This record gives sequence, structure tokens and C-alpha cells, in this order.
Amino acid sequence: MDKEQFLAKINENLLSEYRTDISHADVKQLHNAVSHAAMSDIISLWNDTEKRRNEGRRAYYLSAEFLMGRAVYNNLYCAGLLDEAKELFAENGVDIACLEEVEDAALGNGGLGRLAACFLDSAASCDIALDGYGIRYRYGLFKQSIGNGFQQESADSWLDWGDAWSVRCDSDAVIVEFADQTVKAVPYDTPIIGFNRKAVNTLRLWQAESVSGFDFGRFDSQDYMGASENKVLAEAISDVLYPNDNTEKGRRLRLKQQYFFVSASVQDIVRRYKAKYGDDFSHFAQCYALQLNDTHPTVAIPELIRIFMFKEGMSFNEAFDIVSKTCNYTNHTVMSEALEKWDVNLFKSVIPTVYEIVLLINNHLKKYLAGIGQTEEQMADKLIVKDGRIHMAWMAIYASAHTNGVAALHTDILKNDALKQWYDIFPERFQNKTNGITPRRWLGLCNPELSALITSKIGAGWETDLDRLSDLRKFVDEPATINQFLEIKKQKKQQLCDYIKKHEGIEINPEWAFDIQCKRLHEYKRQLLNAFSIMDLYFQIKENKLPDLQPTVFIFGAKAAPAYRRAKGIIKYINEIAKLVNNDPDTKDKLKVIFVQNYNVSYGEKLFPAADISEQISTAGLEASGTGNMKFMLNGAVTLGTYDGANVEIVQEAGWENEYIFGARVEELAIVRPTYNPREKIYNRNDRVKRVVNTLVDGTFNDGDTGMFGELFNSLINGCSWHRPDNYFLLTDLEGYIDTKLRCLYDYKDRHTFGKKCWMNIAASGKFSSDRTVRQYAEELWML
Ligand code: 26W
Repeated sequence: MDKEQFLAKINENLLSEYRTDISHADVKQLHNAVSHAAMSDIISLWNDTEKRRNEGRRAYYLSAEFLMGRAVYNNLYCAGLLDEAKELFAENGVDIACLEEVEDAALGNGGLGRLAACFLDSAASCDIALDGYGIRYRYGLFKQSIGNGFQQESADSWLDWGDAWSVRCDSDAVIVEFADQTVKAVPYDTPIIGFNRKAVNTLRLWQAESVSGFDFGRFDSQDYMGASENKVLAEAISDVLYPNDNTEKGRRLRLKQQYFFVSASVQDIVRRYKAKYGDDFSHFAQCYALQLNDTHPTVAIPELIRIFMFKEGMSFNEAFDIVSKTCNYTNHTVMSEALEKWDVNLFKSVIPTVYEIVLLINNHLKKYLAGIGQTEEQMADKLIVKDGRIHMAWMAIYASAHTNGVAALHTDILKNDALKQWYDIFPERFQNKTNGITPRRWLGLCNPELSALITSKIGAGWETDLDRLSDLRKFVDEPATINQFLEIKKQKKQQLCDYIKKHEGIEINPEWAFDIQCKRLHEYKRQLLNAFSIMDLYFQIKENKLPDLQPTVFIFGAKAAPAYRRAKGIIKYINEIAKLVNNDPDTKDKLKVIFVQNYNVSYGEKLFPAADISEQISTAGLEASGTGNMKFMLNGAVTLGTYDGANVEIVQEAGWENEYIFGARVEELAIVRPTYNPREKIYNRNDRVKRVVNTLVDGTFNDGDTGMFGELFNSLINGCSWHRPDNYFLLTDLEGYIDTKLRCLYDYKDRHTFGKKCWMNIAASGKFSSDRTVRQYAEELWML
């Protein structure tokens, strides 16, 4: 499609849909028209790809979350239409940047959901037969604003912008049955456009609708609310994404969501299979691989067995055999709060037949364990149904072919600690698949300036062969190249400054160092540790102890789960610090603290390219991988972080001399943990630590009389009924962290030498392409 044809299609759409044209259309109309024009241009490739996929073995990624972000720029970019679109918009007096108003598709919480989105992009760009199945939430992750320093939430009504990139497929709708409710699952298909149109895969999202629709009888008898009751109850199932990241809350509706999309997806796969092979299921495991993204979709295991037994007449053993060859399970966390365990009574009351299958799986497990000589006592830590609860991770491991962790360290912890009892009996089932990120969205699209520099040095094609970035190493001693990089970094910082000025109303200086921590708000990610370090710098500056400190802006972006009180207290605390240091005449020319509102994929696209320092400071052993760390690295920031998750591999790739690593290691914490007494051993003995921790309670700040700061203080110093004091070892790591941060900031002053470190990070980031990750899944798990 050339530019004229593209424009003709856009105008055709604007005329027929809105009776307008490109120079008069509003943003929503432009968005729909340009999207539809691009869709019509890739649709035959989409159909061709599906046809090809149907001929061979294929894999499905089952995930309750796909954090896709804004589609329009990415899709135009991958379809090779972005430059044309920019030009023809400009020629008609429209700045294509106006599309930044379009809401992100935030159908995910954080890392796990964004990983799913990156995997889809990589599979399409590598022509790998992987499609996604998930839920079409009416409301995505809540929108966040900050009022008086506190987080405020509002609904994310992303569909108000229309859904130009999806196709509703009524003919593939299926019925999903619960004990108390029967609903219709209607699929919406979204094309996943591979870079340079390598292939177009599919993300199929299910929407819940009422089977019967409107009850005219009740309407007629003037029961107007009752007339819509079924509709409301059905639609509630796909209404809203649960905003909890890393906390398992056993809610009936959440179980319904999981079973809803899993049952629909599995029925869809069985339907496809039968169209090919009829009733002979002997090829099923050869045809399909199902990847379960955490435990959220693991109810697929008993559901598929149920269908095989009750609809297709198989025995339990036959069904179990096929299902456990077809499924694999990815673990994304060792945090026990996040491991799903459903209450038996709840589960039974929602999906009783599926519960019967779970019991059969549990019996199968018991027999197996008895067969290898385990006593009842030895079995106890593996039983799927135990003490009135169903342990979903245990079921996923037992009834699947493989379990994988998401970074080398994380997989080691699974094998030697968190899942040791399973590794001991099934060592061959465990694999590592270190996470990755798509270099298209996270460099090509969000940083065209750096992309052009890279291409000018090593030629085109690195976008789909990221290991080639290692060729950049040979330019590190070329001052002109480093200067070009520094110039681009400054441009990206300036762009972020403009954006922050517009959206947060705060001015920042692009000459300052940019230190950024953006990720979900959680105690284990230790945003509070970062905040404490800033308070220490504040006190030291007040005492004239930091002469010539590099002026630095500390940027935070994070959403807290609405019910997570401590996380919300930390947000308020950071905002109180911002108020203090940004206004104190002694510090306002040296420190600036900004908490940006509504951190999401699109904000990330502005933040990652502008960072000098990437904060990755989780308690060692607790961040399974992290993927933001990779996005910063790819855009030329150094990591200030702990030896945790994928940071370990980042250091391995880029070299110790190019990162700033501090803090206790996993092994060290294991030794400290049993006798850890932060009050006696650290707080009471270390005035520097005491001074900053005390700002929570000594009147320095005001938490609006919520008691939140006192609770944070207690969690560190006294502990509570569910946690020991300082469960995440902030006090253990605080001094080492501050020292390392200061070393980093003083190093920054030699801009050229620091720029070389950043450059070496870019050159070393090839491993972290999700193309590599998805190829490993395809070869070592899915056998594609
Ligand atoms: C049941 C509620 C719930 C919701 C989300 C429990 C657990 C989760 C996820 C496991 C949280 C998550 O996003 N984990 C992150 O997964 C990323 C992709 O593998 C990793 O990079 C992060 O380290 C990990 O925290």
C-alpha cells in the first residue's frame, strides 16, 4: 500500500463512518480510520498465517493478562506503515502525536502481563506458531492519579476509544457452565503483526455475555431491573481486571474469570482439533502445546480432562496422559502470598464437576508417590488437595510436562528451595527460560533516535537479531560515537521533561542525572529503600557533607493494589519527601523527587529512554526476573541494583565495571534471617539509619492522620502478626545502597566515562531480546 492508497483508505473510512475527512477528523476518528486502513492492509496476511499454522504443530499461551499497551503506533511500525502515516498526517496538517491520547490496553498488572505481550510480538516477528488466549476485560488496570500525595483510583474505560484492532467472531462463541450460571463466551481476535510483516498471529480474548439476553417476560411485568439481571451477572465475569499483583485473594468472581476463559479456550482448541482429526484424539498431544502463564490458567488441566472424559468418552488415565503431555507451567514468583490455593468449598460451589477431576488427579498423584515408596508423611508437602484447599501450583507441576522459572537465579531457587520437593522427584521436568523484552517496542519504537544511531554503526537488521548489538563494542573508544549517544540521551531527557511538565506540572532540568524506579509498588521491590536513601542525601546536603554532588532527579512510577495499605503509605511517603526536598532552598538545586501519575506501558516508553540510572533494588531472591531492568539497559542506562533476578545475568553480560551492584546476596540472607533483629543490630546502633527511618514517626512528615507512616515504621522495627520485622531487609542493605548510589552519582560527573558504561550496556543487551526467549520455549518446551 503506497501513501496515496493509504490516504484514500483513511478518507474512505472517515467519510463512510463519520462523514468527515483527515483534516477535519477528531482524534478518535483518526485513530479508528488509520487503524482500519492498516488492518485492511494486513488482513490477507493474517488469514494466510492462520492457514499455515493450522497445518502444523502449534502452541497457545494461556494468560489471564496481556498488557498490550497502545496498539496503533506499534502496529503501524511493525506493518512498515508508520513513516508513511506520519508524513500523510503532516501533509494534512495533523501531528500524529495526537494519537497519544488513545488509551493503553492495560489488560494486565505488571511484569507477567507485559511478558505475555512481548512474547506474542516475538513469536509473530520470528514466525513461530504461537497464539494467545485471554480475557477481554471491559475495564483494564485502574487509572491512577495523585491527590494530596495519596493514590486515587478510577476506572480504565479503554474501550471508549473503540476497539479498532479487533474482530468479533460470533460464529466461534461457546457456552461456559458454572454450577449457578451459564454464560456465552464471545471471542474477539486481535492481529499480532510481526516486524516487517514476517507473520500475523492471533490474540483471542473472550468476552462474557448472557445466553438468554434480555428477559422480556420480567420487563413486561414491570420488573425492569430483573429483566437485565442475567445480562449484568454474565457480563460481570469479564468486567474488570483484578488489580492485585502478587497477592492471592480467593474471590469467587476471580475463579469464575479463570474458568471462563480457560474453558472457552480449551473448547476452542478441541473444536479445531476435531475439524482436522475427527474423534481420534491420539494426535492431540502432537498437535498442540499449551503454556500456562502462572497458576491463573491451570484450571485448564482438569477442564481438558473433563472434556476428554465426559464429552469424548476417554478414561481418566488416557485423558491425564494426553493433558500432561500437552501442558507446561511457568512460575513467576516465589512469594507465598502469590501462590494460588483455592478454598475447596468455594471451588466446589462454582465448578463441581471440575472439582471431581481435581480429586482424581490428587488420587493419581498419591498412587504415584506411593509407587515410588513415599510415606504419607513424605507426601504431605505435595498433595494437591489438603486442609480444605486446592494447591494450583502443585497440580500444574504434577499434571504437566515441564515447569520453568524466568531467570537463572529464580530457577535455581525453585529447584533448591521453593519447589525442592518436586525437583527431587521430577528433576527432568524443570527448565530455565530467562525472560526477555521485544526490541521493537522497547527500542525501535520508543527510541527512534538511538535506533538510527545504532543502524548507522552496525547496519540495519538488529531489530530481529539483537545479538548483533555486540558489534557496538568496537565503538566504545571512539569519542565521537559516545558523544553522539550522549547527545541522544539528552534529547530523550528533554522529551521526558516536556512530557512531565505537561502531565505533572513539574519542571526538571535535562542536564541533571535521571535516576528512575518504575514498576509495581510492592514491599519486596523496596521503593521505600530508595526513598530512605534520598532522605539520607537530603540530611547530608543539609550538613554540607556532599560537596559537588551531581544534581539528580529521582523519578518514581508505580501503582499500588488498591487494598494494599502499606504500598499506598509508601506512595504518600515518597510524595512527602518530594514536597520537602523540592522546596528546601538548601536542596532544591541538587535533588528533585517526582512521582509520576498513572505509570503504564506508554509512560514506560518515555521513561526508559531518558534514564541514566535504572533502580532494580529488590530483596535478593524475591524478584523472579524483572523485565524493566532489561528495557533500561537496552536504552543505555546503568543498573543500580541487587544481585537478584535477571540483574545477575545483566552483570554477567555487561561486566561488573558497568553496573552498580550492592546488598546482601541470597545465601547471606539465608544466614542472617533466623536471628535477624533489625532494631538491636542496626537501628539502635546506626545513627544514620535511625535518622532516616525515624522520619516516618518523628513529625518530619504528615501522613494526613491515616497512621500509615507509623505502620510502615512498625513493619520495619517491630514486625506484625504476619511478618517478622523488616521482612525485606531494608535496614540490612541501606548503607551499602547509599554508598553505591553516591559512587554512581559521582561517576556520572565524568559524563564521557559514564557514557561508555551506558554504551557497553546497550552492546551487551542482545541476550534480553524476547525473540531469544520465545525461540527457547519453541525449541525446548513446545517442540515446534
Ligand atoms: C493471584 C494474584 C497474582 C497476580 C499476579 C499473583 C501473582 C502475580 C504475578 C506472579 C506477579 C508478576 O507479575 N510476576 C512477575 O513476573 C515477571 C515476568 O516473569 C517477572 O519479571 C517479575 O520478576 C515477577 O514479579
